[in-house]
Amino acid sequence: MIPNSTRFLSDLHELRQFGAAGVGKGVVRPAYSAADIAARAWLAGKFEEAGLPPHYDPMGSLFGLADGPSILLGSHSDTQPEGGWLDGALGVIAALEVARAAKEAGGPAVSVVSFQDEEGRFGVTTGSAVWSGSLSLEDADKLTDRDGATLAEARAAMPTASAFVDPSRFTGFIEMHIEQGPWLDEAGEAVGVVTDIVGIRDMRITFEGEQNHAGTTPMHLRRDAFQALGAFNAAINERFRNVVTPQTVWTIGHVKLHPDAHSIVPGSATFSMQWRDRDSTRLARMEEVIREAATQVAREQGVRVSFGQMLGLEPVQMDAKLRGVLEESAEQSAARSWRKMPSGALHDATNVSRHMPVAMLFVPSINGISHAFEEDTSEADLITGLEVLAGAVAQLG
Ligand code: HGY
Ligand code: MN
Ligand code: MN
Repeated sequence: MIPNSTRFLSDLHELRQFGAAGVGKGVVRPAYSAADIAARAWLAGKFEEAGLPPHYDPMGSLFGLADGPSILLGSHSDTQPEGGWLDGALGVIAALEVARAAKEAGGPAVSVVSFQDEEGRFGVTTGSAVWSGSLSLEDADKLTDRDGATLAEARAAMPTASAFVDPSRFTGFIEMHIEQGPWLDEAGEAVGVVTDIVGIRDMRITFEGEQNHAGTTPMHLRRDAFQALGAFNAAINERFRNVVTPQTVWTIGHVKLHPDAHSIVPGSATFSMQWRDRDSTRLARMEEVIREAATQVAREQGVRVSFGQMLGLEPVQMDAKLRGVLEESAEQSAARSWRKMPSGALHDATNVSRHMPVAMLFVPSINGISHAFEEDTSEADLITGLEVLAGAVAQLG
């Protein structure tokens, strides 16, 4: 089976046009945006052309389905509010190209998927979480984005079918993805075969104090929601010191102050609190630290604290057999230029692993940059990754 790298790169660049923004190859294509819906319509046409009847599921995840039992390849085509051209899109287009090459070679049967809202505009890998059954469609519909829009409202704007694709038609799932970190690029290696994917917890927390005049309100009389957030952040950084490892990460990436004005003491601060680690016990311990610290700061600062719904995924090991096939193929196509490595980023493969064996392979991210317009990978590395994926599928066939 010989993938056509020219066709592959041409489709990658064509997909990039949907939501092209910012510098270089930046893309803005959030789940359910006009650019996302148009990109999925274009993908559906490509799946049709490849002889893979397109099927949208109720969340808007788009499948290209081979007849009978098949291996599923794919990723997601939605992006972060500011994203790159490869995060997710690479895995979808590589899957399409391997599916076409497999068909041209007379097999094996390959189906393709672009999951919806992997980037969590509404939750955490929402489309594959609903497809895999870890989140009900009913609960997903109630999720809101950072501007308060519900997922139900958003998905009403796109073509969705009533039925979910039955996972039992697939024999396994392989996702190709950019590393989104520095290690392959730093080592000058071409391929990473993923051993495991970290677990994650994500929630919104709100401190509510008292909105007041920034000039006439003495500091000792204030109930300043931002001061509470500042004290909370300092407290968790201190208390995490004897809980975390150098690989553990935690992020406050979104903060909304109300009323968000220069001359007003903020009455409320709503912020995202996200943490990730390869160990579920450590994730649980960090949750305790977060809740204890927020509650104590609220008491000390005379503000109220409320915790939103916590979403999360457990750490997951990649399937040994599928991983072995990827390692074999990496040795063929990138001898002595590949490594085994964990994934610090989340992927749909975590949800898909509830139903079938899964594995992942990475290609390098230049300067380790991702979730930014500057995200990029050399064409040579993209093609090597495609060859490793095709070689693995040919072995499975
Ligand atoms: O955040 C993540 O790890 C993924 O890129 N959504
Ligand atoms: Mn991704
Ligand atoms: Mn991402």
